[in-house]
Amino acid sequence: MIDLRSDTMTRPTDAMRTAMAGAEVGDDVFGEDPTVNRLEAKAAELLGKETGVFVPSGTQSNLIGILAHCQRGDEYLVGQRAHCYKWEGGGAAVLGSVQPQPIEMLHDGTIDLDVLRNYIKPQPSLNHFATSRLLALENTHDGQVMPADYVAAAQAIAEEAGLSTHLDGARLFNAAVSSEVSAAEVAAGFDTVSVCLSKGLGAPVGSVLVGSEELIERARRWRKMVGGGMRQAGILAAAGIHALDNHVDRLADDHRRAQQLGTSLSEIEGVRVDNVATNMVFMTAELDADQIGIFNEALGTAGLAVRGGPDYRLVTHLDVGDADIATTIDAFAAAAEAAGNR
Ligand code: TLP
Repeated sequence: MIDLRSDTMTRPTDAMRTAMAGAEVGDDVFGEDPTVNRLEAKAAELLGKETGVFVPSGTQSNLIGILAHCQRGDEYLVGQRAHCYKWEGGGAAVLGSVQPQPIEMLHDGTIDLDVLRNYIKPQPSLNHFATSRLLALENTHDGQVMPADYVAAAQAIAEEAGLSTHLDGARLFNAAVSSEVSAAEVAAGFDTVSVCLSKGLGAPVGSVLVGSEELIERARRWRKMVGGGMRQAGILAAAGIHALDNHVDRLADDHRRAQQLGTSLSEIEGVRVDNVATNMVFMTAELDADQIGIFNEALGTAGLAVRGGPDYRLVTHLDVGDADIATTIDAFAAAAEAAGNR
């Protein structure tokens, strides 16, 4: 099966499994797991921050990041389609009494900066408003890389208003590789940054939240409270270290394959493809409700796992090779024909 549903679908490589099996471990709740400690230090260094904390998921990393910045009655400003607003179960509101202020996003995943400015609540407010405390951005968002000058301008607005900043960098390494800059450059200027090891980097589990000693100490307390304190987690951290050492540069292959896929799919009649910047291809096929079933069935028969119809998100990753891309292109062309010729 060629699984294009997400870059979370990877299986650990043999080399990664070997690294996991041989990991030196201890009790991480006591800070005694040497492999976890090594991963946290490595991620912090790569991202140019003081320290880091290893967590099971990107969702938990964003949650404890937001909670490290915000108190009850504070708010975080965030894009309407951002993962840490739309796709994380309302965790900050449910568990932290922190109100999100979602803001409409442009097609490329950015927020118009004048609109952002207008959403920041003036203080004092005769106790009317939640206290605007944090700006949360996401890079990459839907595979799009946030331009560095845009990030700097957004950070300047946040600083002027006394907000701190968090970056959901679940796919930060995709942004870095695509822009040919260091991970630290993409992370620069943010107070906390979350990176995922289990997306394009191919680890089975794990994210790291990095930032100052003070913020990460607070996040660590939240991690324990939400049940993210793991014991001999070095066995998982070893996969993360292996991923950072071996699977970052190769993201360029995922990007090249996504480009190739996007270009070829756009040549199929009735298919529209959005701009491909990293490892995600967003496409729309002109299909009515009856045709979607036929189209998807043809894709399934060809061995593809995809989600959607008529809009599709196809994600390239470690387990999708050149031959799989060729098969995918043929499968979409055949599906279009089957749906059109019914
Ligand atoms: N995204 C998943 C799904 O939840 C949609 C995916 O397949 O893309 N930030 C961003 C930008 C993400 O895309 C995701 C996962 C997360 C955070 C959450 O990470 P996990 O799944 O580890 O909690």
